[in-house]
Amino acid sequence: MNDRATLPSLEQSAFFMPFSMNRHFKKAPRLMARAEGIHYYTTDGRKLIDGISGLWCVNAGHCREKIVQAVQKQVAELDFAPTFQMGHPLAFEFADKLASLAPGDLKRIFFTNSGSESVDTALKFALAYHRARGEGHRVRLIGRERGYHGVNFGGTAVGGMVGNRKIFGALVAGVDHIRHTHDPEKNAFSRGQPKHGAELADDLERLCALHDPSTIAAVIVEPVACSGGVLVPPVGYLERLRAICDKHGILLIFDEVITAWGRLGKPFGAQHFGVLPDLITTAKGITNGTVPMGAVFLREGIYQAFMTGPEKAIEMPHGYTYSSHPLACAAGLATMQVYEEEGLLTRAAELSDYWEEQAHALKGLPHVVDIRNIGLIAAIELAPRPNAPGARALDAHVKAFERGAYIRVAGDIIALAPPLIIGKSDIDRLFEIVREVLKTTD
Ligand code: PXG
Ligand code: PLP
Repeated sequence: MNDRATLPSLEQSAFFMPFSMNRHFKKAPRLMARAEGIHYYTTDGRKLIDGISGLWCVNAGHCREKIVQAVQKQVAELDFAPTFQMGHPLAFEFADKLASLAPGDLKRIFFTNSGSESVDTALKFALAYHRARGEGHRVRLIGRERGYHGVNFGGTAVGGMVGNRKIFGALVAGVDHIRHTHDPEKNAFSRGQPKHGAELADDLERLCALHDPSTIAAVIVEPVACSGGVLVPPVGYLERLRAICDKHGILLIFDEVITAWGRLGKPFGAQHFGVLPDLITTAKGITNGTVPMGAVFLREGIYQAFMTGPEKAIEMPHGYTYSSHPLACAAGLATMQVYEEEGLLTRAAELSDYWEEQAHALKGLPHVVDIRNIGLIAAIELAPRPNAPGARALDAHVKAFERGAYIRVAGDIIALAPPLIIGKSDIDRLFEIVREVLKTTD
């Protein structure tokens, strides 16, 4: 058996870590050994409060017994079953369960294995849907600056974070972007949705004028742009985007990989904002992060547009070997049961006022230039060090780890989104650690 204390240095390790500073990390690794509830335990035995739900996914907290048992039972019973021209009952049961929680008529479910796959699936559905209806001229896909839609080619193309795009060539043809909604001059330290900026949705009209709306298939946005720095939509913005899409026959895709599954106090962000998109992409919290899975939710009319040809023809030539994997379905069903039994899909609504107070109490600490919040999400934006963007927040991340909190940073923005089971005293503790860290970060 390996004794962790005697493990060799990781500096020469074969593992190419994703989205990481490999050399910096491997010199001084931060390793988790186990997890329970809202805590991680490090390999050297220290307890960390999980300030970002793993990676925005462990909404019910870690190692929940019901989910663990469901996965253990499933792996021993039916480890894998194909769903190309074959099936297994859990896939149908889980899809129906998800449909019962979905907004409006987004009741048809296509399974994937991640948020990135959900995004590329949704973009392909949008193109294929228009073509099926005789509108194959709608080929353009519109994203938004500062958006994050995963790392596959489609998602990278519609994404709007420059550092994630610029080194990957021409990406996908026919993609354009509307402006982001971040306006710190008018909206700094907003609580919840900022007041100013609904008119930024009109930027879609600019692209309609440029390309002609008849060439545009879909617009994809995150209801709250999380990876790009927690950019909360201004009051009225999403409604306006919906209206413009309706006017021009453009599909509206909400990328809810983070905002679904209770993060904003409703099962879906669409329900929180009261705006109904045509497709929704999800992943992460769909299995509480235990087994990789994603799902795309489609409106009934989109599903029906594919059900018109001969019955002995494949309606959509798309799918992944592991679409609706039995372990993921078992984990997902148990996850939904935990969410419902414990009221977790609405718990953020009860906590969000307290959360907001604690987050905004950090105003005035050194280098804090903005604080944003919605549901059980908060961002604390720091001024960058001269000529060293991201360095200040990276230091804060490492210091927080040493003081007992795992937090996430994007550039110089600290993002917080703890498991939805967190209580007020642990919210206090999380912000206390962040406060101590900010006080001592130069
Ligand atoms: N869309 C959105 C809106 C996301 O937030 C993806 C797609 C891609 O999902 P996968 O499962 O392929 O990673 C995401 C993922 C962070 C962070 O700290 C955010 C994500 C992933 C990892 C880190 O901001 N979001
Ligand atoms: N590449 C090859 C050679 C394959 O055979 C397959 C699937 O059969 C894939 C890629 C796609 O893999 P997945 O279905 O797991 O996305």
